[in-house]
Amino acid sequence: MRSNQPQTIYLSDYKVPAYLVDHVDLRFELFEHGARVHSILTVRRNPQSDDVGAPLVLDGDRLVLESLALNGTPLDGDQYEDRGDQLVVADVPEQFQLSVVTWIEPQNNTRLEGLYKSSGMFCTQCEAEGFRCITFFPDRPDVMARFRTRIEADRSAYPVLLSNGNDIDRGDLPDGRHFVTWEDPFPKPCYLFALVAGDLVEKRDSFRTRSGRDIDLRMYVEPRNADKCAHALDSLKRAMRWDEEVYGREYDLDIFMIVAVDDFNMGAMENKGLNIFNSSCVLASQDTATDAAYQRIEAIVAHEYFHNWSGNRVTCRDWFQLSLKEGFTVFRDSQFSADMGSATVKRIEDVTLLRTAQFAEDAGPMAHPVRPSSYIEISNFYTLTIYEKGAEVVRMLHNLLGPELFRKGSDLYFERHDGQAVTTDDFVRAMEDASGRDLSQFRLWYEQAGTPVLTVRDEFDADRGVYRLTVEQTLPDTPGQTDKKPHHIPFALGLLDRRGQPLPLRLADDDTEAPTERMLELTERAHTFEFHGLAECPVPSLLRNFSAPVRLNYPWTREQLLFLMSHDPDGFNRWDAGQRLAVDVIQSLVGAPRDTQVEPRLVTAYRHLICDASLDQALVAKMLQLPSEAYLIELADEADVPAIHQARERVLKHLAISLRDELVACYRRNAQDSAYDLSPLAIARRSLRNTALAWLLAINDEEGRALAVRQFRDADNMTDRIGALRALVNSDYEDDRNQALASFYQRYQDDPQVVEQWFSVQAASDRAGQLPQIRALLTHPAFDWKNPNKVRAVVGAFAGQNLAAFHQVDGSGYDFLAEQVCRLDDSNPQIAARLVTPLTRWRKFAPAYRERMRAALERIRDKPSLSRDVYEVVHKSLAG
Ligand code: B3K
Ligand code: ZN
Repeated sequence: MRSNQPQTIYLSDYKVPAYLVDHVDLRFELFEHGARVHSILTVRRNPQSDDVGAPLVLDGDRLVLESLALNGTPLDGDQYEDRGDQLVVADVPEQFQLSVVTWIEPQNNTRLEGLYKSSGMFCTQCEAEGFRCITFFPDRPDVMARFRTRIEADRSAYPVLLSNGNDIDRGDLPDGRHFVTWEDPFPKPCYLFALVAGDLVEKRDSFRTRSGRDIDLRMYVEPRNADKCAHALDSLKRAMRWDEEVYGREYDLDIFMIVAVDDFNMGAMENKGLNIFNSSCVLASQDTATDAAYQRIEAIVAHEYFHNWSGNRVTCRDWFQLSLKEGFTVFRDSQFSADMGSATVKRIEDVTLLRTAQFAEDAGPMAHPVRPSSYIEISNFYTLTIYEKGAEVVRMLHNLLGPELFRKGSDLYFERHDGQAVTTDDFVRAMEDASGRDLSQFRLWYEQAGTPVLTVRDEFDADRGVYRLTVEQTLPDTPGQTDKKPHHIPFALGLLDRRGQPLPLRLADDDTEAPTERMLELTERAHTFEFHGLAECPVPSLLRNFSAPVRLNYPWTREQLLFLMSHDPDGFNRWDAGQRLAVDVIQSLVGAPRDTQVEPRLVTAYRHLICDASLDQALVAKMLQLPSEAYLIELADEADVPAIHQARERVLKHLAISLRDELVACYRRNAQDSAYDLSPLAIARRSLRNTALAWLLAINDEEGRALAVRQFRDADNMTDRIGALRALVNSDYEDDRNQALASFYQRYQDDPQVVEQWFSVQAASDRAGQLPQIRALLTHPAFDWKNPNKVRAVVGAFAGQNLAAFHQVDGSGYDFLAEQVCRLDDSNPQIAARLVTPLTRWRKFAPAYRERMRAALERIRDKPSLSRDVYEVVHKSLAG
């Protein structure tokens, strides 16, 4: 912990490194009481740097320096300076070898950065700045070196020793120890370094690339998880094939390894040739993983694999460019998932996350551009803006250029920058050069924070048969940014006649070949478009497939929304119309008198969705999900959470009562009847029957209860078992709830990934997850403060999903969160900083809540020796 105030790092201060490292020779001696790291760096002065005569400055964090030698000669204490976080050697030649020996204590590393131990195995996490916790090094992504790594450890405790690249040597050592040496032929930044040592089982598979090379695929897990690897390995092979077909990218090493670890700060890490995963994002079996988990695993395995090109072969110049690899790779993995399942459902899921959480981030105190210009702690910038908005920005390029030119651009980008550390601007320039399009205005998407608002008005000139659409864009101020310039926005639209038929979009009267959908381009603050040759006023279908990450305002009538819900040929917009209608109905009930009527046409629309089996069931399953409380809060000016919660519950119960028989019929129609599979239809059927159960139990329906109890008992997969559990937990049937929770725990107590789900079902439930029960979960024997998944499953789910329980007017929910943040800040600051997020939105809430949220933030701020991670989030949230 630092005593002085943390420093801000600015993009404008970027300087090329004064020294380059061509080669790194590492030797790890791993012991139970610590690890000794021997490093030999082959260093030369950077010819690009004008900083001639600069000292060599290496980064380090919590390292004990044991020895230091230059070209083999040990350095005296007066020849270098160990400043704690930097090692400075003043006088160095043009080229030299520096030998450094450090001592570290992985067994005491609870921050899970650098080298640490997780359930008896050693593993690493170096992105963004973890390598400096292993040895002194220029820890920045534009220093790319070839690594050779020798790992030495006890043979019986750590039979498997892994690092990046190919294993080139192995053998025995005295005292029951052994070693393996790995060599990675590709130069890489140190954030992509990885090491794993443990008693793991190996699952093997192989993949033949399109050029005919056979790649060895190896997955390493703890023995108890040996039967949970197949889905990840299959997903990996699909991703490898897809990247060849869609992006022309082939894998480059001979071996590709995946390792599962239980204690991991995020989902996974794309280390070169050795991807390390959070167990919850890679292990799956029918009995333990939900459909959502299967899909998440497929997406994350693909994401990390895709990084091999978008991130590893072409990497980031500095951490301000993080979205260069993350935005692009999220876009790539979302295209992949769309191709593997239902493209419409995937788009709906992505946009739901974006509109609920990224828009909230963009409207809050931590708002930052896709390419930020400053940060205090880079770990705080692995955000929804960098990832999800970054992916939307790449998607907009795809929309503007079309698939062929976009592919030409990505080919040029990979070819031009292979082996380099580059910027988002280099990416846009490749797209520009390949397409011949001017993207200078488009670049603003990387520089300006905040979500643009599009306000659309229309009028119909019946005499001339002209429909006129005016689109205005405004950009909200964000911290440090005002008076923004208009963005270049792809705006997809179509027009429908009164029967729901798509109309040709004629830009002039003689435009005979007009298409029925257009990608308009907005570049000014306001545009007016005219569509000719229309016999009647059309219904507009705007921003199809969510062609840009914007808020869209148009004065839809409920009539129009109902019409679009059933007629829009764009599946995404059909869903969106349903969401907008449901939002409108719920909002009209917030704080309204109890006898206010619930819109009867909503019931009719939902009846149609539930009963018409000819509709796309995957889309229907999504359309039946009411907008979440989090989304309703995001849309509110001054959110009164209990009022929003009640209004939403009222609508849900009203729908359930009105459609009770239809729900039972829907349940029965979709009840399990065939072998388990992961097709979009099978997933949709499980989703439909579980939604039916949840709604029936929300109104205490006895038949629903019997169905839930039976499904819970007889389920042959986790989606159904936990679906029934969740429905019971959220019901008033207290005995059933308690019995189901107890029997679930009994059955799965030895499986940490399932126990995490068991924790979060309770923590996210306003029945089972009130504060006293949450506190009880924290003392449950299966809870573990050192395991980030458990912390997220209880504390994260409570504050992030159980919103009515969290937002207590006495502030007890906020105080609780502040207490947990302070507790975690000492052991794992990255996770602590993430947990603060719900409090950072304090300005969004009704006054009584807001003040107490602020007080909780102040309590965190006042904790002595606050980490840099939490410091940044809390101070920025309180500022202004
Ligand atoms: N690149 C990693 C994230 C690293 C987070 C470091 N705090 C996983 C990913 O995005 O693929
Ligand atoms: Zn990534």
